[in-house]
Amino acid sequence: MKRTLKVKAGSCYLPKPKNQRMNGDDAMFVCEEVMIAGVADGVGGWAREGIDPGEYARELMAKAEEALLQLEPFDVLSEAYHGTTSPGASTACIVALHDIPHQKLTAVNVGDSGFMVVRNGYTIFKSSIQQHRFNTTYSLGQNNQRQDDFKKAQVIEVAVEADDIVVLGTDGLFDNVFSQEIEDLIRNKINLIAKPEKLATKIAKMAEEYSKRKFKVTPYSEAKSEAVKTSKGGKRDDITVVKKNKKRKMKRVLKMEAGWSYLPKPKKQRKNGDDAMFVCEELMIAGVADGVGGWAKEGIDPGEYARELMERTELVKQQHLEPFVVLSEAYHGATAAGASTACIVALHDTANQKLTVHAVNVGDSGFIILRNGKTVFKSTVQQHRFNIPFSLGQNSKRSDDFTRAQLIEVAVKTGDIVVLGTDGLFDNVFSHEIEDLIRNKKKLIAEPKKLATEIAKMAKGFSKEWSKVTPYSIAKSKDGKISIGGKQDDITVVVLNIVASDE
Ligand SMILES: [Mn+2]
Repeated sequence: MKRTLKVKAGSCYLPKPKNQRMNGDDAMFVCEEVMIAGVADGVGGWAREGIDPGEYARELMAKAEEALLQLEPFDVLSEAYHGTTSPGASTACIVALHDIPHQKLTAVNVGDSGFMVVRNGYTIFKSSIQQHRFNTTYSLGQNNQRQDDFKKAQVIEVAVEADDIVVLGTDGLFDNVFSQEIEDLIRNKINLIAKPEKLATKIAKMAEEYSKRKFKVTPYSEAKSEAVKTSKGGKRDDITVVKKNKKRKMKRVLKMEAGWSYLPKPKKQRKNGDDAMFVCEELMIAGVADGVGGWAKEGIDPGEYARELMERTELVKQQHLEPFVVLSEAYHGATAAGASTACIVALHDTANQKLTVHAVNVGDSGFIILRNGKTVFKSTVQQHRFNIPFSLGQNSKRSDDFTRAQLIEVAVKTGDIVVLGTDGLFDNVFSHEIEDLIRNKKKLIAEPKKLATEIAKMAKGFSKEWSKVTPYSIAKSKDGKISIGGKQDDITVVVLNIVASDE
């Protein structure tokens, strides 16, 4: 592979003067070689409990550097986070540049650190902050109830070009300096663009200066809605994009054996039903989608968008095995009218031979993981209200923002079985009914195709019952309409067996 991008980075850290904490609460890392950088900001409140707030942030960034075999920021942060042991909590933002298949930047963000992308002197992108309320940001930490679930980490993707400037910083920067002020500085000091170290220092000094001013309007003062602002150390790294690229290698310890079954609900007009799916055993990735039926009223085949979404994954999965990225690319490329739920699951075995399932989920498709006949994981449903699941679509105001896609990561073991399906499965069948089926038909475990067919047939049978209690009837009853029976729908079931690779 040939690189088309490279990174020139510079950084500057100005800790706020404190007696006890000379290193401040921020931490960072930059790796030009693999085009990735990150910042973290320890949650100050821990100082009251005698804990150095910077320690957790520093451990998080040190562990992130160790995880750089992964180049997807979400994976890097996930590994770093799951490896941390220090007390405390921290915000974090990691940014990486990719040039295959497209030049783009991917990032993960938790809390109020962040980054912006400046092109020709103007901001083309600025990350948003995650906070519970003013001054209480989302944070990561191992040892405390106040921290947020890792799954809430925001995943960001931005198309970039050579010569774009990425300014990454903690809230010490973004609370004190508006984007326009950074743009102005870059436009007025064009000679600094080639010297990211100096540019970083200039920006940090500007933030520090503004942090000391009593009457300047700052993002912080606006947020606080007072004309008085705070002082905090500024800090960020600049990544100037020029020319080059990188690749990854992997050795397999896992193998995926897949089987599937699709039983469309009998309809006159839509013989193919509304569901769609793909399975790629070779790359250990599979997905399902379910077109939103309401579009039929507008003369549009609801299955068409779902099918396009799944077909488009073909184009990306050769390059990217992160389900979020695969779905993102498929979604951003899809043009059909309509909307769809989607769930994509991939098996990963690259990170220190830890076996994990990575998944992205939008709406009420989903998956369960079974171990020794017991459900050890079930994905949750995203819905606005009963029967209105989150959905993706390009041409509809009713669809949801892609950033609301749920990211899931679960540790797995060889022998685990993943059952992936649309709501036609999960509305009609309880997890324990799938468990029972597997326990009663152990021979099927080695034959995922047959197992998928059996599960789909069970779902179909239940969908026609009028007096059985089903997940659907329970949800409907909770919505206020006492109900029993199944729900007739298209039923898609994919069974993925995780087995040790003998290669
Ligand atoms: Mn459905």
